[in-house]
Amino acid sequence: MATVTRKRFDRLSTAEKLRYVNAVKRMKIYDINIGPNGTLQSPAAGGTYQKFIIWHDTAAEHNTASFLPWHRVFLWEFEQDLIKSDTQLGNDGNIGIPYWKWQFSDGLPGSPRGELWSDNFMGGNGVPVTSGPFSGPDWRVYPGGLGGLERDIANGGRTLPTKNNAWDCQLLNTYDIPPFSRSIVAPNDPARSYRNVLEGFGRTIGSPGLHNNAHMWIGGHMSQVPIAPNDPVFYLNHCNVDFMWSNWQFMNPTNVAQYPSDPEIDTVGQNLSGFPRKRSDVMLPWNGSNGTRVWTIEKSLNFQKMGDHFSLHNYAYDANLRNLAFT
Ligand SMILES: [Cu+2]
Repeated sequence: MATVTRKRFDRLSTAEKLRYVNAVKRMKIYDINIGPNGTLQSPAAGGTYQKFIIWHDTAAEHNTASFLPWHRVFLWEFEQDLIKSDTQLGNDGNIGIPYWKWQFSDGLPGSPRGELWSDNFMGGNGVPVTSGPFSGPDWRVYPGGLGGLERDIANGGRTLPTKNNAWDCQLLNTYDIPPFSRSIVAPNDPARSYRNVLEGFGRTIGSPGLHNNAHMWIGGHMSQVPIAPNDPVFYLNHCNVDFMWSNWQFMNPTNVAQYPSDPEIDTVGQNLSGFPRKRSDVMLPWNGSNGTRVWTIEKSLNFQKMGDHFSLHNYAYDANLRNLAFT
């Protein structure tokens, strides 16, 4: 199986952007797993794309050590369906999820640095969004959703994380520590672990931090956990999170294996997620039922071997992950 490359979105050509958009749009209206060419669904079914909204709504792991593993698997599963969708459109399936490096691009729609929001890629702002490829009623949340995709970019005067915010995070040495939760911590608090800071709870100043801030800055569907994956930019945000984690793991090879042996220890009762996971634990919904692949934390720790577990596609990033400057 081929290894697909995840590119920084602003390095995609116009043709590559169109190809990505078309593959995602197809997922929203077709179930790519039924029939040789995909079967068009009723609007209420929401295509294959709906599966990801449901998975995230019912099983996503946040505020806990497995936040990064769970979302790495989620993106990989999305990418496998994206590859199928691209193939069904007559292409060769060599397509990866682009990443949005929010720390380099605090661009509002229409501004010089706002190319993410161009009408040939993620489209514009609004409740509902009225421009770009993801406007219109197909992009309401199924089933029963009204209107369309919703965004409220830079709401409340928010700004995105800066390069320094991201860099401070990459320099942390410990993956996670008790209580393996969302503890909001001061700059020198030991609970300011890598996972906690990257997820966006442990932070220096401002509220909220890195990944959480990117969700809140976009607002609308992205700011609501149960429906955030309805916005296609969700995957670009999380791809940047996974890129940062991959970079952190490969800057120091011992980091690849860093995951707490028993994160169920909760010394102060702050684990709010209900999803404490050991390395060997299976993450829901990926326990083999309903046709899912079985995913443990352990299987997700080396991103370069994700596809190997199932004889499916691996992914790579378009950057040198051992480069401390992680451009
Ligand atoms: Cu997220």
